[in-house]
Amino acid sequence: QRVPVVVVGAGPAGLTVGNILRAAGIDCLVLETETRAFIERRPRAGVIEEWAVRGLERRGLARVLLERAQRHTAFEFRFAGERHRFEYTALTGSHHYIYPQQFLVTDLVREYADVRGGRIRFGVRGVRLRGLESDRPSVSYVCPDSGERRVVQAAFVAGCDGARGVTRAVLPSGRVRTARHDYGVGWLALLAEAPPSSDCVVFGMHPSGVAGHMARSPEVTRYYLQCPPGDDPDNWSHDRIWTQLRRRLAASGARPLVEGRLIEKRVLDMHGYVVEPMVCGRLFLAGDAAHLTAPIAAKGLNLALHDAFLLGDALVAHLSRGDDTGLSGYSAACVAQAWDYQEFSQWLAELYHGTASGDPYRAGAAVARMRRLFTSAVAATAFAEQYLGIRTSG
Ligand code: FAS
Repeated sequence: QRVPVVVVGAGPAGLTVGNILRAAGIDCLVLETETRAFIERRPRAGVIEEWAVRGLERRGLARVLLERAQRHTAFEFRFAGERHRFEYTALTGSHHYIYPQQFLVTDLVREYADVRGGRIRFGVRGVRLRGLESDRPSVSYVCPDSGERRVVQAAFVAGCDGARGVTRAVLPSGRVRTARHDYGVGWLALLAEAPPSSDCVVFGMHPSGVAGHMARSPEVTRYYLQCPPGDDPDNWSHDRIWTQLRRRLAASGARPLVEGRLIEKRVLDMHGYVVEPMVCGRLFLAGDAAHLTAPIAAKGLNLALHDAFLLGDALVAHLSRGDDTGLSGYSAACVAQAWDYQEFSQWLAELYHGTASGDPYRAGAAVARMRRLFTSAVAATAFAEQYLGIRTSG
């Protein structure tokens, strides 16, 4: 079997690349280990930056999102019992879209497979890549129905298989650099079957640790609780969780938290990495396969879309017009964006974690960082631009 592009992974990155190729009439095969039902239900991110929504809209991929997504215009810090509301839309004119990632994946897979006639195999196993540095790379996989191994010749392979995929592992170790940062904390990632308890994202900086609140939908709310790295979610009972959330998010005049059944409880060891370069021969990495940002500043999904837009457009330019500029500039452009988002996540992490670090110096510096956002218009605007992913240049 031969196809111009094989995409490994049907997450936001892979499905966006597939949709862009199909819109240009280019054949493509997407390989996914999970079932369609599973990826359409898997809860993850929920904050999409306006430039990313415009990018989806220009590619005919945002119709449902624009109907259903909530728009957020502010953000709230809570510290020492006080609320500090940061009106980023008033400062920049831009806002965040709140749209659960599984809804976006559902839209993308429906558009790719049911509307644009894209080929996709769910439930595959044993994906292997061969000949990436030749002009005839191949991808093989075990077919879930027959159990036989199938080989597909391709001109290009898009490695979009996330943080635990296989494509990053085939990059020759001597030729890539993986930079990794460990934040030294865990975040207990929670999903509660409860309506949001605020009209915006809220983060509480507390001596016991940071806590976060963000709407995912009118019925479901994402919460985070800082915990020791490697902590066991079973150490966190329903009562302990809600007691800590109430304590760390307490502030005068704040609405009480609306409790609900916890439908997800997992510990994320907060770390980030960037793989450079993101290209090896005919393999192009995109999204978490190439870089992971801890979900501190809600950047991972947005970075995945950034890469997918560039990669999809570059592959179309090469395959339909023989124009290689996009492909040759792809890795440098994506790595620069990944570092910009890594740096902001690290800066915000220090603001969040300083108070509970046990180090009075870090705690003092964290308060100064937060205070500057409310005393300097220049600092506030710079923060808002980074928080919203507004690129003032390029
Ligand atoms: P994905 O991981 O989404 O998709 C990769 C796909 O490849 C998956 O479907 C996987 O099943 C498949 N796959 C893996 N190995 C394969 C193989 N060998 N063969 C074939 N297929 C394979 N980001 C934010 O911006 N904001 C947030 O609030 C946020 N919260 C998060 C909360 C949690 C609990 C987690 C885990 C992540 C969160 N993220 C958040 C980050 C997350 O949204 C990622 O950035 C985003 O899913 C990246 O998209 P992809 O690169 O497409 O990778």
